[in-house]
Amino acid sequence: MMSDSRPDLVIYGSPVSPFVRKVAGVCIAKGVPYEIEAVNVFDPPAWFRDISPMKRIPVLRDRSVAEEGVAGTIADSSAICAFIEKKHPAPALYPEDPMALGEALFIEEYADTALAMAGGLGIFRPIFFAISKGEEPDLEKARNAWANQMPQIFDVLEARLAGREFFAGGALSIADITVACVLMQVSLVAETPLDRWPALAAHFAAMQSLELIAGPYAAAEKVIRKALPTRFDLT
Ligand SMILES: N[C@@H](CCC(=O)N[C@@H](CS)C(=O)NCC(=O)O)C(=O)O
Repeated sequence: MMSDSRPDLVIYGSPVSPFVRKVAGVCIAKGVPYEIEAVNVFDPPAWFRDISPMKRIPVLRDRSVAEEGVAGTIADSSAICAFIEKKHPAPALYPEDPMALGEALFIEEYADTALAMAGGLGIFRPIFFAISKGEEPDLEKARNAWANQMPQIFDVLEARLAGREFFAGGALSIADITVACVLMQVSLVAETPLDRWPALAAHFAAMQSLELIAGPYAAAEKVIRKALPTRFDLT
């Protein structure tokens, strides 16, 4: 019998999405092979709309379940990461202790929503989407988000870290991976001075030194730097 060298797990999307990088990071942490299949979420093919009811990337396919159609697919990075944890338990990326688990899941959600709104919609998009269309970046909008939206979020993250190395359970978890991936969406287009938030700054630096964070980010940067050679200063 011929062996199939293709990985079971396919991530539909682009490494430019922080949520795609989050799923990729979880796979790397666990040593699970995966591939990314490019889907342009702003003009998706019909088959993608079927597997992504909210028209979002990423969607995961487990080819060992089904090679096409809705079966074997999971939409939403949080659902995908929980699935990968169940299928490949080691190393654990979700705390065992119930309260620590709850804390980790809250930080994941906070990064996926509040941080992604401020950093992704408030900073990344006004800069990079404009540049992609050959327009001037909306630096006023980005500066406003950096000055007026990000600080409250950084305050919350700083307080939750409370000087510790990790957000929950005393070990690397889905919370740390998600915060780093989403915050690095800002790094793609702008400097991210975090002097006022020392615990978060240390956490961010430590995360960036991990291959599971740096590898997928490098793939995104390769795309971004073609259109935007240097980062903006938003201060
Ligand atoms: N909660 C979702 C968010 C996914 C998401 O917002 N993805 C963005 C790309 S970073 C997207 O697909 N946007 C499509 C659009 O805005 O139409 C997840 O965690 O997977």
